[in-house]
Amino acid sequence: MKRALFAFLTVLIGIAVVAGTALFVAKNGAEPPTLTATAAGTSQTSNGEVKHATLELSVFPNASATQAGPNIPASTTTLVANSQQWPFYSPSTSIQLPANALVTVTIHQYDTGGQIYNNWFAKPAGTVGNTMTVDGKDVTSVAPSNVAHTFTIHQYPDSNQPYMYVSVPLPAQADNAANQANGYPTPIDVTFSFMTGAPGNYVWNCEFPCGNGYVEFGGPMSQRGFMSGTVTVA
Ligand SMILES: [Cu+2]
Repeated sequence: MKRALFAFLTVLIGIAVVAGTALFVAKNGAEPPTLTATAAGTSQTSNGEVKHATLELSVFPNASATQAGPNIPASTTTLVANSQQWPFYSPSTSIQLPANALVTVTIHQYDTGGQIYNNWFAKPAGTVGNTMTVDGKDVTSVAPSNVAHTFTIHQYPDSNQPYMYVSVPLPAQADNAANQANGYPTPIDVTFSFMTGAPGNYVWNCEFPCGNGYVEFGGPMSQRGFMSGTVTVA
C-alpha cells in the first residue's frame, strides 16, 4: 500500500513538473501579442464599397538599445538572436486582418540586403494592381540585387478556406546609409493594398535569405517573432 502511494505521488509530482514547465514556456516563450489591423472606414474598390483597414510594420536589422527585439527566451532563442544580430519584423509577426476588406500595409524598412535567389520575389504579387509604393512612388518590381526582405503571405488552400497569396519585396538600404539618432537609417517606406476574402488562417514569411545556416534560410527565417508569422483573417 505504501509503495503504491509512493508511486502515485511520484507520478503526481512528475505531472506537476511537466505542467509547470509547459506553463512557464508558454508564458515566457510567447511571441509578441497579435497585431490587429486598424479599422479605417470604407473604401471604393472594383468589388464595390468594402471595409478598409490599415496595418503598420517595421523591419529592423537587429535589436538595439533603442529597439528591443522580440523576447522569446524559450530554448534561449532571444540569447542566440541577440548574439547573432537577427533581423526582425516589429511590433509583431502574428497579424489579424478583417475578412472581405481592403487592407493597406505600410512597412518601414531599416535593413541592408543583397541578391534574392528567385527573381519572382522581387515583384509585388497579389496586391491591388500588382503594385506597391516605395517612398510614395508606384513600382511593379525592385532590383533583384537590392532586396532586404520580403513579406509573403501564403498557405496551401484548405478545402474550407479561400486561397490567399500576397508578396512584396522590400528594397534594401544602401550599405553606407547614415544612421539617425535611433541607430538606424531613415526607413524606406513601402505601402501596398490587397483584398481579404472569407475568414481563414494563413502563414507568412520572408523569402530573402536573411538568416544563417543552410543557404541563409536558418535562424530568424523560420522563427516566429522574427521573419515568419501567422495571418488570421477573421
Ligand atoms: Cu528577411
